Amino acid sequence: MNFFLGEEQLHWQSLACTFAQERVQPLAREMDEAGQMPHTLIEEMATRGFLGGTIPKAWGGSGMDALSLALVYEELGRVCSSVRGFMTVHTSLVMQCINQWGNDEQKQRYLPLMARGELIGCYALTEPDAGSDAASIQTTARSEGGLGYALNGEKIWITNGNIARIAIVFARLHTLQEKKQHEQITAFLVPLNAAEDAGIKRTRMPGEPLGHRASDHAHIVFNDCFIGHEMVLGGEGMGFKVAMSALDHGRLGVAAGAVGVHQACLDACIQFAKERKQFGKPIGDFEMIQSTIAEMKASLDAARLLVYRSAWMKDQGLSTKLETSIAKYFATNAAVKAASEAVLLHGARGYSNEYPVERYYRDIKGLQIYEGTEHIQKIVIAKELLR
Ligand code: COS
Repeated sequence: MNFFLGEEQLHWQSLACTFAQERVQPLAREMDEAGQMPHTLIEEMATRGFLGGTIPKAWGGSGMDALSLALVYEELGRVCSSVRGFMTVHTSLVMQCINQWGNDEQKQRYLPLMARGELIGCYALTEPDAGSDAASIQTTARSEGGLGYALNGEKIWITNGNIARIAIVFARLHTLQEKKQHEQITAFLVPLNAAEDAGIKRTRMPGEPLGHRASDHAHIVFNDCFIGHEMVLGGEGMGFKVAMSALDHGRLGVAAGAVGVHQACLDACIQFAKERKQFGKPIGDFEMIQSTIAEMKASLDAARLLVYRSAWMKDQGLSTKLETSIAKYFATNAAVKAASEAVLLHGARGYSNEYPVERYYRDIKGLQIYEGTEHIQKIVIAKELLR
């Protein structure tokens, strides 16, 4: 067993750390308040090779290993979950999915543009009545005289959905209606060229989210949206497997992002515990504060090791369904606890946006929910053990 990072992993970690601290951190609070992130940040992530992630260089990607990509997510997550979330959806959910399931023509057409940040991707699975129960989606695809398909339905909470130019959309194929529920689902690559694409209406999700306020969350309605035959991703009826395998990649990105938030909470607490004086001495001299910091560090190390194990296994070509769900379950829960303790340790200051722990506390709850809630991760873990 080797716990040291390799040269390439250290390179990506350092590049991401510098970018996150110098370019993202100064904007994080402003982006949270404005409810959006500047497009220049996306361009800068592309220039540095982050968006190309693990996609092979032959398809315009950066050819990173999975652990390097996790380190990039961790560094971004340390400063801003919205920016990290943008990239996890674009690179892990969408690009890795096209790389895994796409044919050469689809890969050539989309991956180089996406690695350069010229085409943003989104992943459209969730619907008003299909969240955790992903196989029950109601969006339909009707065959159109052998030419292609007409999509009808509604998708919600689609991250990057308004800025995206390509979506992976999951729909139930009419011609497969005799099959089992999940075997009817088909994945489609849907170009989103302009706000008024024929048969597609995109709007911002109503309401103000608790966290991830700089993220773009869309409500997308398909109304007889025509898609050509060549846009099927992975084959008719393969959509549920496409969706689940994409979530395998995405969930690792979320878990790595949670480790970043957790680290940020610990850093903030250590600094505050040294600076803040009560009863005539720094609060870090009190055992209850020390206990909080010690527990935060122990759970951080455990979460990080679980994330690195899953990434390392991916790099060995092993199946990581179980390990990724364990990592997501543990890392997000541990970070939720750390963020809650961080707000408490900062007292009234932690309860206002004067200090960033308030944002970490709001953001981290989202990581425990999206790309499969804590309960879903436990279902996946138990099913893998009991089958
Ligand atoms: N990769 C590839 N295929 C997979 C897979 C994966 N990670 N996980 C499951 N599959 C396949 C299975 O092999 C099975 O195929 P067969 O029909 O050939 O046997 C099929 O998918 C059904 O698998 P399973 O029986 O495990 O699915 P369930 O219906 O029991 O559902 C849960 C499993 C609940 C775990 C799934 O619906 C889920 O993850 N839901 C959460 C969805 C989610 O995360 N939503 C968040 C919003 S998206 S950002």
